[in-house]
Amino acid sequence: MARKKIALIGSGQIGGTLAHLAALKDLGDVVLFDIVDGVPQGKALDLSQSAPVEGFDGKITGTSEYKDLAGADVIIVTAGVPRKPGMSRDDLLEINLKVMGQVGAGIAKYAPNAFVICITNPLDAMVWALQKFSGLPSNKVIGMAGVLDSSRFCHFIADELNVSIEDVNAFVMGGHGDTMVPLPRYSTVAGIPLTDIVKMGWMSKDKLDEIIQRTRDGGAEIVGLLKTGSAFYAPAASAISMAESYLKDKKRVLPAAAFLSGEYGVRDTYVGVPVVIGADGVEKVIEISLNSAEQKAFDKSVSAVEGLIEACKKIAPALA
Ligand code: A3D
Repeated sequence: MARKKIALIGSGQIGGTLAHLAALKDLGDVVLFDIVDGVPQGKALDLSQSAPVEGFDGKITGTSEYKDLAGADVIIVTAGVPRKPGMSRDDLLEINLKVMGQVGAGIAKYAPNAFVICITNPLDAMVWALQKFSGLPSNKVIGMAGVLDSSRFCHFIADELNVSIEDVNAFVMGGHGDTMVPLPRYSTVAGIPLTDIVKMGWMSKDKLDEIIQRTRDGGAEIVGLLKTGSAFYAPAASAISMAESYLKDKKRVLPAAAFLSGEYGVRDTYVGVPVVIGADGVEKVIEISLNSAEQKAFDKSVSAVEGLIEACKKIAPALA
């Protein structure tokens, strides 16, 4: 059986980390792509020289030519620009939308059968545009945000309660922005919902609220510390878990920006919801029941995403 091929469009901070993780996890051969000539080639050579030490067989190559994406099983898109301190993800819309146009055309031409995971911000609007620009089926184009946001939530909970991360399962829905919706009722420690953990007195309501806000601000906290660029280790790890679920048909249930065609009463929009990822891409969108406060928060988040999608349509009328 031939090795799988993973193409990474964008070879910056996240792209390089994705290549490293894909190689270490033996997911297949890796192609790094970037418009800045030399960067993907240099990172590919450096990573290849770690193969004898790490013992992986996957070949890592770098390119600036779209034709080298041919035959890719998975494509992870990070092309574009990240935030600087003081910027919101939405400030990136115009510049990254143009990038999605180029990337979508390249994917359509050379790798129309790939499973595509978008990471470029503002996430929900960019994955929506990428699906339109590429013309790939919506079950094969997905956005990474929920795994990262949930992972941040998990980390803060485990840290606060001083328990193993293995026993914490947290869940964040909605768009990847200030309106994201962390769901304490569906987040558990060894099966105990966070709402019960507060009732039991193991964590105060104020602390939980603080953690929820820190999760929402998780990206900005790191942008503020790094000063140049944004988070890349956890975003890369999150996207790799989605790629792995597709490549190995694991059918993991993960929160991700998925195309909704009526689920949750939402149409023609990408937004973070729990999905099953297997060999057919997004195999199922899971509709959980929301109480009125959760529904209100989710609706607000969907409206924010819809606003960004409308802005995309104005900038690129072909998308309307
Ligand atoms: P960075 O290190 O700047 O890498 C981006 C790369 O894209 C650079 O190497 C650029 O040369 C390249 N690039 C720019 N335009 C093109 C193009 N037209 N075609 C191909 N490559 C191009 O950024 P990064 O890796 O830190 O972040 C990448 C993106 O991910 C940014 O938009 C971030 O905002 C976003 N991001 C999203 C999350 C989510 O959770 C959704 C988290 C962190 C970062």
